Amino acid sequence: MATDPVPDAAPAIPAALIGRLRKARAIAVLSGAGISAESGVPTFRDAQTGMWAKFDPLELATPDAFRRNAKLVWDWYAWRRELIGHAKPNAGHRALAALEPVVSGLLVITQNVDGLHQAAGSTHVVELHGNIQRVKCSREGTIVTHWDDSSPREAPRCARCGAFLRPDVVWFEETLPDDALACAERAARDCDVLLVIGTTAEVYPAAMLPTYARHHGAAIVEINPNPTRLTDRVDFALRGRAGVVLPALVAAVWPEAGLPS
Ligand code: BV8
Repeated sequence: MATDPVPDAAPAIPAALIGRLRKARAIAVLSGAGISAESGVPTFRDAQTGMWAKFDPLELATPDAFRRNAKLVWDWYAWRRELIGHAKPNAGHRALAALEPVVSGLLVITQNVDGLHQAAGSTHVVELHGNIQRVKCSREGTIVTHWDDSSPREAPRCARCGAFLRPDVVWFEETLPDDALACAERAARDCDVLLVIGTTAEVYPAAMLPTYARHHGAAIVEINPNPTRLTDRVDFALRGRAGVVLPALVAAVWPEAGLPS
């Protein structure tokens, strides 16, 4: 997709949007990989680097890939975990965290597995696709906190049952955690405004949430430097990077959040 050069200055926030947000009883957020781009976490569609450049994430993030080569999938996640381990929340994550005490009931529904919303201080976060920092037994599903991945040949194994360990994330063709999806659907149904930040809205069932929210009367606000398949169906499209647009939006609508305007 051709992308326009992203302006550095935040786009003007339409007065109609400011009014809509100020009147909103309930606001929800759906975030994707784009909100973490300015923290140095490559989005899912960015070209992967180094030895991973020849792999397609959509192929690696599957139970089949793990069945065929657990060690390769384990090493890919270990590489990403290391990368994400050095990432810090950016101004976009921090703007949402600053909003939490000001907008009661604000819920961040994220497709991301990097934990950066929580690291920024957001406490009401639903992780639809799990968290890469958590590791679990691929057979029992129990979370493990220590493992030995010194073997050059195979992925680490569960100390109890011997099955391979895996990241606690939702792979393609795996169902999302029931409670997370139910919470997200409820928030999408009940919100007056849904902020959709940094996502292509191409991965389901997360991609259904904006449609679901709109069907229940919510205004949809897209924050993304690029147009997406959702753009034709949003009420406000703020073209720009989350780290630039979100602080400007929060300062314009909620000066009490204390962000510099
Ligand atoms: C399921 C965890 C039932 C793992 C992830 C055909 C049609 C419809 C659906 C399907 C279909 N075939 C299969 C499906 C279902 C499938 C699916 O949706 N496939 C897609 C590819 C069509 N979904 C599933 O399998 C889900 N489970 O449906 O279960 C089932 C059971 C059996 C069989 C079938 C179905 C599970 C989906 C979860 C997969 N796991 N992550 C991991 O991380 O390794 S998804 C992963 O990719 C991410 O979590 C994220 O959700 C997704 C990438 O999407 P985005 O976040 O949007 O990121 P992307 O890179 O695409 O875009 C970044 C955006 O940011 C861009 O728009 C860019 O412009 C913008 N941006 C860039 N910089 C900035 C920015 N924005 C703001 N600021 C910036 N600075």
